[in-house]
Amino acid sequence: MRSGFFAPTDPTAAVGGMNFDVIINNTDIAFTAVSPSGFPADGLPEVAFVGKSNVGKSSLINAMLGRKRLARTSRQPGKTRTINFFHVEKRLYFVDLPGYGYAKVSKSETQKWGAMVEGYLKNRPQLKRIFLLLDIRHEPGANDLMLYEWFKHYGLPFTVIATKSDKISRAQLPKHVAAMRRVLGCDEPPIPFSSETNQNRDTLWTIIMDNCGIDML
Ligand SMILES: Nc1nc2c(ncn2[C@@H]2O[C@H](COP(=O)(O)OP(=O)(O)O)[C@@H](O)[C@H]2O)c(=O)[nH]1
Ligand SMILES: [Mg+2]
Repeated sequence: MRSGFFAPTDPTAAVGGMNFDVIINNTDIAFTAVSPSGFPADGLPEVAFVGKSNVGKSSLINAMLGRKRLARTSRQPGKTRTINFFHVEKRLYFVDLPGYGYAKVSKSETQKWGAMVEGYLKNRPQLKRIFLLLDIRHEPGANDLMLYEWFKHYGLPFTVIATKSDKISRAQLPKHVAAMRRVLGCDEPPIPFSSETNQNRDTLWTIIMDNCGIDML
C-alpha cells in the first residue's frame, strides 16, 4: 500500500514480498557527462545512486528499471568513470555516479572522482534523493562513512540501501540491518535490497515517486 509520506516501520519484514510492480516501458541512457556542461538542462527530477565499486549499483539500477543490461554490471570494478543519466519514461532521470574505493587508483584519480561527484551533488536543485548503497554483508568502509557524513553535513536528502540482501538468510537480515544502522548512527534503518529477488523494489519506487512528486502506477 502506498502512502503519501513514506515511513518504513520494518523494511526487513517484506522479504521478496512485492506489493506492486512499477513497469518501465521507456528508458535509455540519455547523457554521459564528466562535468556540469554535460548534465541535462531540462529540469526533470533526478535520483542518484552512489556506492563503492562492486556494491551492486548497476544491478540495482537494472532491477529498478526492469532491464537486464542497461547499466552495465561487471566483475571488473572501476569501469564507470562518467556520470550517466538514464531517462525514465521521460519523466525523471536515474543518475549513476561513478563507484569509488577500488584498489589501484591513484590519488589524483580519487581527487578527480571527488571533484566530479561533488560538482554534481552540490547545486543540483532537481536532485530529489540520493541512494547510498552499502553491501549488507560488510561493515561500511572509510569512504562510505565519509560520504554519509558529507550528505548529512550538507543536508542532502538521502537513503541508505543495504544491497545483496539475498546473500544472507532471512533470519540474519534484521541483525545485519541493525549493525549497519549502529555503525552509521542513522535514525532510519537501511533498506535491504536484492536485484536477484527484487526485495524492496516497490519500497524504493515509493520513495522515488514521493520525492519526485510523480505517480508511475
Ligand atoms: N546475489 C546478488 N548478487 C548481486 C546483487 N547485486 C549485484 N550482485 C553481483 O555483484 C557484482 C557487482 O555488481 P554490479 O551491479 O556490477 O556492481 P557495481 O560495481 O556497484 O555497479 C556482480 O557480480 C553482480 O552480479 C544482488 O542483489 N544479489
Ligand atoms: Mg557498475
